[in-house]
Amino acid sequence: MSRYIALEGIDGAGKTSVLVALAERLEGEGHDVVCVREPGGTAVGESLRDLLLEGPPMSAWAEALMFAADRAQLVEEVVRPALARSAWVLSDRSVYSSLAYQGAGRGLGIGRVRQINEPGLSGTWPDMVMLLVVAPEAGLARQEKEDRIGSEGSSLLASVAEAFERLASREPDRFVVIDAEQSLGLVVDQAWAAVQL
Ligand code: Z5A
Repeated sequence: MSRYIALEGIDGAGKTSVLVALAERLEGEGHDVVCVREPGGTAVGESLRDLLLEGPPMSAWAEALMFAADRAQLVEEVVRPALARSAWVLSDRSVYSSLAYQGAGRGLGIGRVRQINEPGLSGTWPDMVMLLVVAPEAGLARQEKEDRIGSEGSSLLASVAEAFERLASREPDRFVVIDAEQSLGLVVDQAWAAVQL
């Protein structure tokens, strides 16, 4: 059964909205549900989040390594203990965001970004990744708050969106791809149907 589920997609795809709705439905069925976000979700991670999203310009590798450090802390402190007690973990973004944004968007290489994340993950990869697909312009129009990375505009997002779709086609057993330009209600219903599989 898939219990570690990541919501992925470009900015404004609807990840947080869908995550909240899934958590409510799972809790309504009596499940123990832990919601996390990347970057963030731990004291170390929230400090890194401030630096990553609101801080000064930084090199692409510094950025990629900080996302990997944030994730290593989250997996050790929150995700693995939750899975060990049979809770569900719903994650707003995951290692796949690093593969798409830093690997493809920043041009560091998906393989090399995967390598720097592997030691911190130690095999704890999401069981299921729900990829919410929207066109970059649609995502940007929905965005409520711009961060350092999101403010770079639609050309970065176009390469990120393309990378997400490539990653999904390479791992069809892990990814569930949902058209997120549909109404939120329909998107949530499709996400919920995937959780029930
Ligand atoms: N990042 C990275 O580069 N590398 C990494 O490894 C990681 C992250 C982990 C984190 O941002 C930034 O870090 C992000 C990538 C980078 N920056 N960029 N670019 P984040 O995850 O905290 O936030 P975000 O993804 O950029 O934006 P967001 O606005 O939180 O997006 P969202 O969660 O996908 O959307 P939402 O909050 O659910 O919805 C946004 C609005 O759209 C809201 O008003 C909803 O009511 C509305 N909405 C949602 N769904 C629909 C539908 N279906 N129809 C109509 N309206 C909708």
